[in-house]
Amino acid sequence: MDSANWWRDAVVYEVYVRSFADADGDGTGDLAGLRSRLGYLADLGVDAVWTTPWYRSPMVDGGYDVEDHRAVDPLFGAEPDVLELVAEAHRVGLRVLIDVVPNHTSDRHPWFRAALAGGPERARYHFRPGRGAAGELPPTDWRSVFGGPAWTRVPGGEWYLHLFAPEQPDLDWDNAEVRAEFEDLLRFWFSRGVDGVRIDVAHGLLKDPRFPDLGVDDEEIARPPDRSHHPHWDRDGVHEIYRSWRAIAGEFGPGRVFVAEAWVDRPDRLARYVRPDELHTAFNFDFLRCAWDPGELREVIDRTVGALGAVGAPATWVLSNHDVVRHVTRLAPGDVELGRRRARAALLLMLALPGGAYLYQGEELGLEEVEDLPEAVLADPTWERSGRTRRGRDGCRVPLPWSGEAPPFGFTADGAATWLPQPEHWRTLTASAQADDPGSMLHLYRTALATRRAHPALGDGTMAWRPAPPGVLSFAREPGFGCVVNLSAEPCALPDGARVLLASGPVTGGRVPPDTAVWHGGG
Ligand code: TEU
Repeated sequence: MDSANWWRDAVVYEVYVRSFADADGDGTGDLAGLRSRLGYLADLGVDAVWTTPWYRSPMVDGGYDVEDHRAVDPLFGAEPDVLELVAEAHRVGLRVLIDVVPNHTSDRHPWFRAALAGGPERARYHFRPGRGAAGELPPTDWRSVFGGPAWTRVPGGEWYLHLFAPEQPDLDWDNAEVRAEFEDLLRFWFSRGVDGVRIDVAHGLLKDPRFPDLGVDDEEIARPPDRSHHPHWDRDGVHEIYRSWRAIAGEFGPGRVFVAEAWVDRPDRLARYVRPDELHTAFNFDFLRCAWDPGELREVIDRTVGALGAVGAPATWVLSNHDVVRHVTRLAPGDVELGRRRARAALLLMLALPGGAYLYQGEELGLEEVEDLPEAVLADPTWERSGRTRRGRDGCRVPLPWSGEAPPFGFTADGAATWLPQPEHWRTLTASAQADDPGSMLHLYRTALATRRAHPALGDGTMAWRPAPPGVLSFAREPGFGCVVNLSAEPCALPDGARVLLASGPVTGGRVPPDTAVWHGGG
């Protein structure tokens, strides 16, 4: 892939910065910690890293509550750390994507403070009078993604909109100053050498100016329903914003890219974000939502490849991220060993499909969701906002185990406490424990990524399904590559003449065990 089109089949590694590696010994990961581990990521064989927000923030939502988009939070470092990170990443052959959060700011952002003080900045947010005789009821029935109403009343009587926490007031994207600010911000970071931008909540920026009631409950707000006229998700007008952003990326030469985080249910709606003059890629979240089931997987693959292919965009597969239950746990709830077996097969499936992929830190170690974090340490706003009924996303954000026999497993200075506690049993899953074990998850990731890089059939392109027994997915990529995934309860045979290139589990005599995937040549 030439350098202008690197993104069409890139494998990007998501770094949740506060849980990746800590250089200063405070128990929270930082940019210097990430820089010190870039060699590990280059050896792993990924093309790029996406870093979650490290901007100045009160950290109510792990940094997705941004106080100053141009400043680095002292928890994570300082501006020179960004520049050094980018330089060092480029030196070892990795590109760097940053996270931009345009839907909302922190309530500590100077704009929102000025808005509260009655300044004209109020027009950059959504302030509305309440309903009821004295305005004591929220303007609409919209619910926050984290639970509770999406409106909070301020002294003085009006209510402001926040689709997430009250500390994350939504910006009004019909306001020209808001648009200008983010255009300037993109230029600010592109000019500092970053290669791309992940756009947080890309489907949420515009709201129906009539502010109609939804008539739905909490659960539905978190997942945009399957329709195109929702009052605050996936509105047609957002595309104009992204067309202007695409032009800005172009000012910095070819190869600067966007990836949209857009939770839309229909691939044809997702495809609108990646039309040729809009964003380069958008996460395909369907694997996060579908079961380990051959019919469902095949349908998702067909729908996605079809809809994106129609606009000439590559698919962008995802098995895990910092917002969802880790897929080792998701693919086989209550059975970690089975979950790991399926995760190995899922990796080979994902990396054999056309397009690019995003990995989430720790999946290469086979980490499972930590489901028994003590309530006292839970930091995700979901926990409090849901009235302590939803534990939230901390279980997939536990700091990585790098080395050693006991916490903090090389994540931070010995003796320091990690910001979330690590399970003792992760001693067998540290990166160093797995490094030289050919049966380890880490070894499979390295081998699969190296094979993918070297094989001309993999990455961007097309695929063709092949006949297969019930419960088995089998497809070909040209030239000379096949993938078989056995999701049935019985061993299955490889196609005649197939030569195994890589397998996620033991394949003997051409028989593929259940929950196992194989890459093969020939056949
Ligand atoms: O998530 C956006 C998103 O739509 C969430 O609904 C996601 O589905 C939810 O977190 C699951 O509980 C992004 C970020 O990835 C997330 O970490 C932030 O909390 C959120 O935006 C607000 O900025």
